[in-house]
Amino acid sequence: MTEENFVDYVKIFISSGNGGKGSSHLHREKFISKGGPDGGDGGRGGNVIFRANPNLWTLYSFKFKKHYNASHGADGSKNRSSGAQGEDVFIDVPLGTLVKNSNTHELLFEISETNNEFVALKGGLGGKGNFHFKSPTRQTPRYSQKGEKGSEMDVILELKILADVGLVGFPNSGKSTLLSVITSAKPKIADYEFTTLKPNLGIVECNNFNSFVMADIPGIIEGASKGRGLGHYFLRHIERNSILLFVIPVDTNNIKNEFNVLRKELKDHNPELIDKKFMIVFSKSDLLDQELLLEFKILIKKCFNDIPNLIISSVSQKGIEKLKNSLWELLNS
Ligand SMILES: Nc1nc2c(ncn2[C@@H]2O[C@H](COP(=O)(O)OP(=O)(O)OP(=O)(O)O)[C@@H](O)[C@H]2O)c(=O)[nH]1
Ligand SMILES: [Mg+2]
Repeated sequence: MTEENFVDYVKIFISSGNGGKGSSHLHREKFISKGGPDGGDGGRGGNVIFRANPNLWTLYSFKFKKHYNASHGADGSKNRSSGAQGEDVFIDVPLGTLVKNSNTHELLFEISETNNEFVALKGGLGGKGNFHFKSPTRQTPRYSQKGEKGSEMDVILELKILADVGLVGFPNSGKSTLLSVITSAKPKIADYEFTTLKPNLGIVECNNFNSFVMADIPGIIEGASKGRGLGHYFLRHIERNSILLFVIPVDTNNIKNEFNVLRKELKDHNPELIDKKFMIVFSKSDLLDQELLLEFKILIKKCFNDIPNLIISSVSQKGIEKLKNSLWELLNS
């Protein structure tokens, strides 16, 4: 998936159908002069329904189609025949989609499970035909109801991506490079901060045809949860990942501090993030020679003894296979 194809925020317009008019037909037949009212009911207008589609990963399709209108109910007619119901419109969205009212920003629904469906707008009720209004004193009512109007709304769709593993790290820590060697995704990689502007997804294939989805998001900096950098906008994407993989380069001045800053930003954004399973990779190990690597190992033993961690290099492929297996095990533990 390229960055242009990743869409996680769209505004669309939806409208439900009007109800059909009730008919005010009077029955006529040879030899029956006053057949009485026989106008049927109008059909209900179509509903607008959001539903989960587990095969979708982004809101990309909404870039091209922004109006969703359910059809109107048909009018009633003679012989008490009811008008056809308006067809419902189903809007397929990926798991993790929040549906919000665009004016009030109220959350209407979160699509989080495969069989989730949500009726966002109900179609208008059909009007009653005149045969309902017949009474002893009114044998031939010419009155019938109009159909109820449908409704309309501007809706915001916001996606929290659903990946098994989310990469968390400072800008330039090597997240995108890792994604590019561990999956077939081709994210942009460069030697400057905030190269990644939108999340990238890739599928990691490990032994025995097992696979899981990894998400690379823009780098997080101190203050991200308060809006610094790009992080705050993307932190929500980590909320749905089941494992967080912290990426800290081996040439970082103070690895303990970097880890704590990342954790604090996550916590300030959403305290639940801290309870997720996680693991640390120390990236770019090819930058250290044997001697420095030994020192580094002593350092992580001191600082992170009780936390699962691995030393890797995307450039030399060191530790990559081991990382895949460790993540798979952690996912299934
Ligand atoms: N030597 C070495 N350099 C690496 C390695 N992994 C990444 N780099 C370099 O580090 C720089 C940043 O890599 P990215 O993968 O773009 O980093 P990022 O964490 O995605 O950065 P942002 O998108 O800005 O958050 C690039 O110049 C990479 O070539 C590695 O294993 N070894
Ligand atoms: Mg990147």
